Amino acid sequence: MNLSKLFGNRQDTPAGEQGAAGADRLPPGQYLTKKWPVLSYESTPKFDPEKYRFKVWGEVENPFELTWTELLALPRVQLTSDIHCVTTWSRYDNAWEGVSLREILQRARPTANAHFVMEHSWTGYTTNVPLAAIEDDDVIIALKWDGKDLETEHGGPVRLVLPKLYFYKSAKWLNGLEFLPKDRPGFWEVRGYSNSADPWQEERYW
Ligand SMILES: Nc1nc2c(c(=O)[nH]1)N[C@H]1C(S)=C(S)[C@@H](COP(=O)(O)O)O[C@H]1N2
Ligand SMILES: [Mo]
Repeated sequence: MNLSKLFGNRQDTPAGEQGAAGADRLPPGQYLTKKWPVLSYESTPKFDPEKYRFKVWGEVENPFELTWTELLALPRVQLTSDIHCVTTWSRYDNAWEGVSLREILQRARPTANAHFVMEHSWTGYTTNVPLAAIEDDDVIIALKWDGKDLETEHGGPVRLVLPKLYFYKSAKWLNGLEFLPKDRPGFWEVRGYSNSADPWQEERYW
């Protein structure tokens, strides 16, 4: 599959032009962009706040479901992180606002058998991550970017952001987290993308 065709042309900005600490901040093989490209396999879905449910299930002591209003009422955090896409663009300093994954984990209480998490989108997109990757302060269920409601193409009104891994490990249009005893590959992971997706190790494809 030719991913650059699928995802359109990139707009390069040489790393030096951004003046940021290039070498230790930009993972190997990545280039910086100030634009925020849209990468979606599916077409941008509709969102119905009445029907929306955020579900947490599987290997947790307290499976639960939240309505849109309930999700919006959870405590919010603000944090800034870098995006690294497997197709080689990176974007620094994305200011997010949303619900910390810590908040969800506290409520759900993963069992001793929980070792992996499947992120679910209402479109059917999925992506799998180790529980350890999601148990971190920088993981957020994002509702805002740059002070504004997250744009629909970027997963608005609700997406996951897990900055330590390539961005396909951050599901747009998030509506559930499934805690798993064993790993199971998600949408791109069955199509040749690396299961582990560490940008610093350049774990892109298998
Ligand atoms: N539901 C859904 N989530 C997704 C994707 C997708 O196609 N569908 N693409 C992934 C990939 S490959 C990337 S790089 C990022 C892109 O997010 P962006 O379009 O906001 O840049 O979303 C990830 N999450
Ligand atoms: Mo990607």
